[in-house]
Amino acid sequence: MSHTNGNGSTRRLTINKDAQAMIDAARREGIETVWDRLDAQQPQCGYCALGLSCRNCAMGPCRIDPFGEGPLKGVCGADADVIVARNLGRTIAAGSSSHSDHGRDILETFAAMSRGDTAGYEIADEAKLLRLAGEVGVPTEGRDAQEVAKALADVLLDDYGTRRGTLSFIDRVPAERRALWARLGITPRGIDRENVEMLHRTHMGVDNDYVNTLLHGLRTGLSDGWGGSMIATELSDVMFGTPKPVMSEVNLGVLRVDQVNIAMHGHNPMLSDVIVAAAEDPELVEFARSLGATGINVVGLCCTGNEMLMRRGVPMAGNHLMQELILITGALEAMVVDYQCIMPSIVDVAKCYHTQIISTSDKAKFTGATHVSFDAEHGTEIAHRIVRMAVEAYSDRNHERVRIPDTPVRMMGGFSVEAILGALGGTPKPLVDAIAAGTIRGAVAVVGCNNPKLPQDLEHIELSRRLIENDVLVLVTGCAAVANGKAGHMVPEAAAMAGPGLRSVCEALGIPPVLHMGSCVDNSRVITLAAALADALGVDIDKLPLAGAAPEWYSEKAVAIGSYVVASGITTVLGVQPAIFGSPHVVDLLAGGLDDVVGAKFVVEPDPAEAALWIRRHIEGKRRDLGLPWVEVVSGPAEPAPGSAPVGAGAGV
Ligand code: SF4
Ligand code: MSK
Repeated sequence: MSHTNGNGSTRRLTINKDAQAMIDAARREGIETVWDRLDAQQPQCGYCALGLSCRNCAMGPCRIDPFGEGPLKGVCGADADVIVARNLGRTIAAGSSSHSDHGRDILETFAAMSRGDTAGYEIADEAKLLRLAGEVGVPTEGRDAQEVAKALADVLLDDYGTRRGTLSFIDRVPAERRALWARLGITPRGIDRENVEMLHRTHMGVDNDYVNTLLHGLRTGLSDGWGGSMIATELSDVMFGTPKPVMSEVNLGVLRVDQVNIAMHGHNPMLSDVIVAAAEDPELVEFARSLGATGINVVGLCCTGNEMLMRRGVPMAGNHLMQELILITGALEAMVVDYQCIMPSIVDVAKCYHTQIISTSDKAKFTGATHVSFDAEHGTEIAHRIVRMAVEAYSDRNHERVRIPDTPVRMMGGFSVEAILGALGGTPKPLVDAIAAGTIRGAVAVVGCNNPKLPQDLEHIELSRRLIENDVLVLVTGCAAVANGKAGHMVPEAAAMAGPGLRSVCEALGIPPVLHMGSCVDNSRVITLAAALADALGVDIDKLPLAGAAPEWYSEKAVAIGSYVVASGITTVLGVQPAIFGSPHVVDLLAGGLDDVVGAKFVVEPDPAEAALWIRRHIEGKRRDLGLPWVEVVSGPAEPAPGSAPVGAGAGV
């Protein structure tokens, strides 16, 4: 994709004032950011962008000429279809493995906690523990919570291997869909198994049938969504609490000029939860005071931030593209990281300030950072040590360089499936009724990252805004949630921005029209909710008026999420082109043929206005097929006024 972002106006890079101010400051001070490096990479490799390059063996690297003038096969004979499918398969496996290994870390901590081998962890939601145990067949009668947890951990640990041949939470999937997966041979059998098998299949000379490879890609994704990610979400709820609606604040304005500021960045709540607790320790607060600060302020970034916001209302500093910019405030004493989505460049930016970059996971070290190896056995002690390091760094702060832009925006988080059903009176029926009546036309999960190839957050908020204006409920996770928070879409008062039907429902329940369901592993909440809605209506998931969207995705995890969402029956719109366009056959399958196979497909649409129209048509089509009142969505005016009737309302049959 060609662009000239690096030297352009900051308004073309991001729609957020806090980010614009920090990019301007970085440019004044000669500090390199992600946008400069994207510029330096131009032009990016066209073969790779099309998925047509392969370096899977030492006979290569190879590339296929998309114009048919150069080589049409790699040295081994692999053609464009095989190479594109193999590359996509490996991308899905990388994303799925990332979520699932995060889930494994949570599970191992949960298992250690059940044995009494941890410090700082306990069962925060016993009712959920018992519910999960009952769901997977662990006896609970006459056993104490620790015993139940130990038995549950044993069952879930088996999900990672090959012995069981199925996943514990698979019964959440509507029976019709499970039967479909069985017919297609894509029922996930084990989390590690599917990922390892994908690496095997994509070795030179194994799976040389692109359809076969891509079907396994769906199975690999499913092992993430209904396996690794679901385990991460569910056990995090048991240990740290199941989220319920909570108010918080978002953007760089959440930093405090007079406090020790600590940003938690990454994904795993295992670390952030004990850090938040340590930052409240009176001894450490007193230490901060002794150095002239008025307290200790923990804020979140990216998905660790989402985890903390969802459960504790911890303020959110920003999403993916804010990780360098938060350092440029000069107000951050420490950025504490675990893994995923953490740019190596933060170490270089931090060198321009007093900020300590503290890495904590032995599987994610950063040259130039201070590494404090984290383990759950000594969780509390290590968290105290890290917070102490942050407080000590306050003495080195140059107060003249502190610039905290903007004031924070209020946002509400905490919409777990339990919280949503709780708000509805304990059953999905009121939501089903509202959808059936047409008060709410349908629901869309807007998820995923930021990508510097697009103006930061523009696609997220434009798409979400156009959907809620037209009575489509929006569910958000990950960086999309943070974007919507910054835009003011996630407070109950934002109901005024919604169409009349959605507005009336939100006002009656006191909820925003855009619901924060959590971090990227918490997309498992979205599919759990979809399955509950399908069961309530007595249909398969693909019949529901639902869609997914990843308008600004960048990561391999997003590709894994898209794969399991589509394989679960929810069509997904991508705002960034995936590296598949070198094979028209692969494109035809993913953007067309898949619909006949799993009842859902991928759509690529970078324009949020067009994406919103496409999704609304898709939703109305699903409504029509269900025999529900539907409307013809016509292009009409590009900017429907907030609160107006849906474009095309009244048309159709
Ligand atoms: Fe080339 Fe085939 Fe080796 Fe890939 S697997 S690098 S296409 S020879
Ligand atoms: S943090 S995967 S940039 S959503 Fe989960 Fe954000 Fe995407 Fe990372």
